[in-house]
Amino acid sequence: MSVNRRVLTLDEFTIQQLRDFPNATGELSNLLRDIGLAAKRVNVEVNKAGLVDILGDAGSVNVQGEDVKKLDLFANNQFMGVLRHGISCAGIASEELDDVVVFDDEISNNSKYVCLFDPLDGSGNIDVNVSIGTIFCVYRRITEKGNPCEKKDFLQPGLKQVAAGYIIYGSSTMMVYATRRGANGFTLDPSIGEFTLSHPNIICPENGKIYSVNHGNFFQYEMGVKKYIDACQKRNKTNGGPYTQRYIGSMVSDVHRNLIKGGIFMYPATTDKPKGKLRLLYECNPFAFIMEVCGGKATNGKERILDIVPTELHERSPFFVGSRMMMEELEESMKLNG
Ligand code: P6P
Repeated sequence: MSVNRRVLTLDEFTIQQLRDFPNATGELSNLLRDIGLAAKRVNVEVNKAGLVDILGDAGSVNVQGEDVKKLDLFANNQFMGVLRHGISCAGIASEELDDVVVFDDEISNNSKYVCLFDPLDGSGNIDVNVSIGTIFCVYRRITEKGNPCEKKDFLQPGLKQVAAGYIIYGSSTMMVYATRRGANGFTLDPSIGEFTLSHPNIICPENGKIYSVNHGNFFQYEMGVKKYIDACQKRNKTNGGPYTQRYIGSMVSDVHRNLIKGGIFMYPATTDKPKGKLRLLYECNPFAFIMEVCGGKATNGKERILDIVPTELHERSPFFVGSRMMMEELEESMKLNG
C-alpha cells in the first residue's frame, strides 16, 4: 500500500516548520511532538471511559491489579511525564496540581520553555459521553537557563505565549495548536496512530451566528451581557440572523466549534462567581492566543485577556472569546450598559 505523502503527520509538520528556521534549536518542535504523544495515550483511556463499570472506577483496582486513577490525574501524569522526560521543558503547572513542578535535572534546567495545562477539561462530561479536552500553552522562561525554573516563569501575561493549543477527545480526536506563524489542526488517524494535518491555517470567520453561554446564569450576569444575549435572541433574517445558541458545557468543544464556524463563547462573571469560573493561565490565555492568531478577539469584558498580568497560578477570569465582529458588538453593549 503506497504511503499517502500528501498528508503530513504532526511530526513531519513540526519538522517542516523547523526547516524554515535553520537557526531554531528544535526544542519547541520536540515539545509539541511530546504533547502529541501524551495526547495519544490519554485518548486511549478516554475512549475506554464508558467501560468504567468493567474496568473499574477511580480508586478501585482493575483486573490487571493496577490502581485505577481518576482520568484527570491519569491525563495530568501523562503530560507531565512526557515533558519531564523530554528535552524542551524546565517545568509545568497544571489545574490538577496546587503548585508548579520544577523538573530540576540537568537537561530540564537547560531547557528554555515551561508549559501549563488543564489536562482534562470538562471531565465531568465523561460519564455522559460528551467530548472533553486538554488545553495547553508554552512560555519561554524568563529565569536563566542552567538553573531550575521558578514560579515567575509561569506568571507571565498571555501575550508572551510562544505556542498554545488543545486536544479534543470527541467524535474524532483532534489536536489544534497555534504559534505566531498560524494555527493548524491535526486529526488522529487510528490506522497509523498519527495526528495528520486536517485543518491547515485555521482562520476564525470575522462574523458568526452561534452564541455560547450558560443561560441558567442569565439573571446573574451584568446588564451589558444580558443586553447582548437579548440582542442575539432578537436576530432574524432581516438583521443578520437568526442566531443559534449552542452550549455543551465543555469549553474545548464549544470554543473549537465557534473558532471553525464563527461564533462567540461567553463565561461571564456572575453574582455567585464575581471573578468568573474559568482559569486565566491554562484555560483563558491559551484560547485567547489561538483566537487572536486566527483573527478573533478575547477579553475579560474590560481588557484584552492577553494583557492581563497574572498574580496567582489558579486565578479565575470572566472570559469572552470569538469572532471579531461579534466580540466588538458585545464590547459595545458592555461599555454602554455596564
Ligand atoms: P457551567 C467544564 O467544567 C468547564 O470548566 C468548561 O469546560 C465549561 O465551559 C464550563 O466549565 C461549564 O461551566 O457552569 O456552565 O457548567
